Amino acid sequence: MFLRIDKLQVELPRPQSADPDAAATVQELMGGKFGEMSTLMNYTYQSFNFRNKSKIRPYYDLIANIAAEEMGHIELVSNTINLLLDRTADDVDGADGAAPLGMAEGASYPDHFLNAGLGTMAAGAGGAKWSGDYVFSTGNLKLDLLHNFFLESGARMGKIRVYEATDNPVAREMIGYLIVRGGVHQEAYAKALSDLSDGVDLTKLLPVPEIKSEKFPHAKKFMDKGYHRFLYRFSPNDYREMSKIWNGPQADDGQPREVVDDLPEGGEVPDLSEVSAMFAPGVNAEDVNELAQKFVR
Ligand code: MN3
Repeated sequence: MFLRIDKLQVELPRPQSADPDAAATVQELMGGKFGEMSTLMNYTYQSFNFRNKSKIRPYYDLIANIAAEEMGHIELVSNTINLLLDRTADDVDGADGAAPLGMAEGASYPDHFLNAGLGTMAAGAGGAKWSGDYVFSTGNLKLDLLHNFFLESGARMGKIRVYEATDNPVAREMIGYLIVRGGVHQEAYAKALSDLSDGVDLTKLLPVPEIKSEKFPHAKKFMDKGYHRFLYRFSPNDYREMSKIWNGPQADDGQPREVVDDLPEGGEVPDLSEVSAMFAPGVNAEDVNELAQKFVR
């Protein structure tokens, strides 16, 4: 079962202005083939389908625990997209007779305006919806781990490209954090495979380690806090055995890998104000006041 904490894994800055083009690009990190919905659902299904847990518990713990962290990653990407879309309506609404929903015309991602009420879609940047076809869960541990290493490598490529595609500070803050956390997951799956395969070092296989996380200033600052070494245990009591895999020197700087029995510092979940042109949330002011009074009683 799952416990939910109403915080983001990291604090997001509030944008100075709307940036719907950045929001459109960031969608790829949500529902693209290598996006966070894919990492979340791959590890979730693999953990459900895992056999012989009692005998190879550390591998189960690793996959199940990373799945929980990924839930917080889709939350972070979505809140980033929503912050980037915020005030898009206010920018044009009613000014010089502009159509209230005029911003949807010619927008790089019309679904944000027409279907999601300035919110996130479960889709990639090209508009294709996220698909269960992106989930690979064979029940074969080595094959699934190899896939996860590949998936994190593709996800890292996607993050780096989106980072380089936008200079939006909100997007870059989120991506900097996820570059570091995805790096941990990529390395953890490589280590898990190495332990299963007489020490074969998979990090030598793909060019990904050549692009160091510290190259990206927004990632570097999280590395300075040690986030590239930590595997957070997202459970009050469980998933302890992943420390049998996540140990030894971290790939970037040789500092020790560490399982942290605590949650990330975290940040506030943004509360975005209503957008009347969108009828979102679509509860009128009198009803809101009436409800607010009822909730106080
Ligand atoms: Mn992730």
